Amino acid sequence: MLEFTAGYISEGGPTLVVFTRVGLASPMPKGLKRHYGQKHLHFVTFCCYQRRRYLDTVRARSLFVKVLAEVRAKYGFFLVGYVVMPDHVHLLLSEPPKGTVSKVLQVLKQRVSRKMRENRRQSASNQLRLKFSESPPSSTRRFWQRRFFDFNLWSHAKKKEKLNYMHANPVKERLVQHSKDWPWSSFSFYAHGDKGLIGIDAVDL
Ligand code: NI
Repeated sequence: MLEFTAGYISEGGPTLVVFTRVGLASPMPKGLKRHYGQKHLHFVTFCCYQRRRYLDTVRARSLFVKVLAEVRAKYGFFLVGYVVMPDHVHLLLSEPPKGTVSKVLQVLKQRVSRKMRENRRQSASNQLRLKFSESPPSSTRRFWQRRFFDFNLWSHAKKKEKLNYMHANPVKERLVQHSKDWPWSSFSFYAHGDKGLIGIDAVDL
């Protein structure tokens, strides 16, 4: 089990963000890693095709989070915050060491829609009635809206604002009464330090 902590190093020049990966099992961290020069984060939003509620089930949202973890492992970006809503997703992430945020999103969206289709076929062949309020699209229909919205942020205040916005989103849309009751977001990490469904990379700006 790994945990990220983050802090500042100031050496007379501009403040750098330092990421430290600490092994919880051993008192002396092995393989300690520092990541410098993370100057900004991206707040991205993307929607299901025509804002259909393709992510309106526990199963669909959990699948999304699982694929998000896989894509992060592949590209190595920092996932600072997220929320999966029934018809859209917000992510707060760093740029990957190689490639771009745009590429990451392309792969993420493709993998999710492919997995959703596989599940759909599987459930059809198993004669299971899935309670999709809107069933995922067949291969000829789109799962995602093509574009995504990308907002660059540099300041601690902006990061805080976007995290609060994401964590409040399920409450604002009356899905739950409290953010803690919506497990498909980074709320539990920031509120209690819980790992939740996916590990969150704490990043100071
Ligand atoms: Ni939203």
